[in-house]
Amino acid sequence: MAVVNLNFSSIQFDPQHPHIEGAVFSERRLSDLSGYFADEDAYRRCLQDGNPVLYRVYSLEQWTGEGDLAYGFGVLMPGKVGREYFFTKGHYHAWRPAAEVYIGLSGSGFMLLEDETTHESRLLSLTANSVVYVPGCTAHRTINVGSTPLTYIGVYPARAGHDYGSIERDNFRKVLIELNGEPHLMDRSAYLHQLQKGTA
Ligand code: S6P
Ligand code: ZN
Repeated sequence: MAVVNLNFSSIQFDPQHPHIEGAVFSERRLSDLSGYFADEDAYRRCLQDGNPVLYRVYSLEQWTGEGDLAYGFGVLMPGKVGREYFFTKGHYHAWRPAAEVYIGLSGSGFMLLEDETTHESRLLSLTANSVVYVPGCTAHRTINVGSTPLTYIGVYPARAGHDYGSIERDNFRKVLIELNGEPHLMDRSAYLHQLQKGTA
């Protein structure tokens, strides 16, 4: 286990299991994302088959001064609910102007972004050695489209905070589903319509 000096720190970590002293650990299972996946029948079937861990987050948020940063390691498992790839809940920052930088460590995935005002969506690649800049006032969700865990670091202002409520209520307007073996971004409303008609 790495040891962190709170003020000056250089840590070594295993991207798959970044257990770091001082990090706050949280784990989300499938049951924690009730209502998030579009295909509710598929969601129920997945839950009956077990309640897998979708992702783990190790957050270093000890710094509280003005200008301080926080960061977190994410480990998002591969898998799908129906045709929708596993994803994180997604959130806005409670302090809306707070931006965030994501650095991909391993695996293959995307970040789905949605502007709070214009609702414009962006799907940006997140893989090993890639960097994604998430502007303020933008909802962000990580999606794993690969067959191995997607691991990454997010760096954000210490005062950013999390607002999960808006996404829990309204979700993102786009879904990322598998179509002919490839990730395909489409409107949630269109996908829900297909599911209702049984043509998805
Ligand atoms: C925090 C940062 C990440 C996420 C992590 C899990 O600002 O964006 O560390 O917390 O990817 O996602 P979520 O939406 O469940 O917090
Ligand atoms: Zn964030």
